[in-house]
Amino acid sequence: MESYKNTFLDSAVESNALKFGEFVLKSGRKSPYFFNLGLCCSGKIVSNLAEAYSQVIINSNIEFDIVFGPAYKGIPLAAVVCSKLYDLTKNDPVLKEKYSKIAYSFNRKEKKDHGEGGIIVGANLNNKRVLIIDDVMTAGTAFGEAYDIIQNEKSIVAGCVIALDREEKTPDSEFSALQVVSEKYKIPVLSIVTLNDIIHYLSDKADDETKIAIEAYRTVYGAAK
Ligand code: OMP
Repeated sequence: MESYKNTFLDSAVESNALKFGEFVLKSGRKSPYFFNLGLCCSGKIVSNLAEAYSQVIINSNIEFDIVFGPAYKGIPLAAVVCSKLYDLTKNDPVLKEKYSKIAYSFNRKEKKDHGEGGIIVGANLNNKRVLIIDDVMTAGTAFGEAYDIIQNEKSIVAGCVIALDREEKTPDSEFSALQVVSEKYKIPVLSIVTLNDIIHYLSDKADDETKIAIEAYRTVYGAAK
């Protein structure tokens, strides 16, 4: 497993963002694990998180102008990832050219009717290529909302990067939300880690009960490859 994935998972466990037990998901499924990105909130953990997103973005070669973080959890992500992309590439002449121009923006949940108005804060999206970054995609609902906001601003969604791909089938297909979204919108959808990475990571760290519960969950809800 790549070292940024290991560092990310160490940080997720250390901050309690990745928990094991019994959790009810947005879909109503009972899951033996849950990832709460909101708990990745200390300086060290945020820095590791931003580095992991940035590594995925740099490796992907996706061409884009703006990092967009959907409200609310995407807002701090957009800022720290934009900053980390600059820091990681500023000493490489080729990468610097590409990433030093990247800006970020996010949406408000409530439209502002005074001052600058509107729902977009940060870089103007008009006619730009936009990379969406978010926490977890389960059925793709949150992604669809972000996609519509960007379309309304007359810009193009170039791709999406999330922290965790749970690799579980959506309620109405055999495929994962990542696969469905990528196919439907014809864009790359990437993640820092997958459920498979978590299982791999836990092999010498978790107790048997946890490992068995996760495997059983994967057997029932795992997406087709
Ligand atoms: P979709 O909008 O259906 O793709 O679901 C994404 C949402 O699932 C996230 O924004 C969270 O509210 C929630 N979630 C997690 O944050 N972590 C998980 O491990 C699982 C879920 C979930 O409820 O499926």
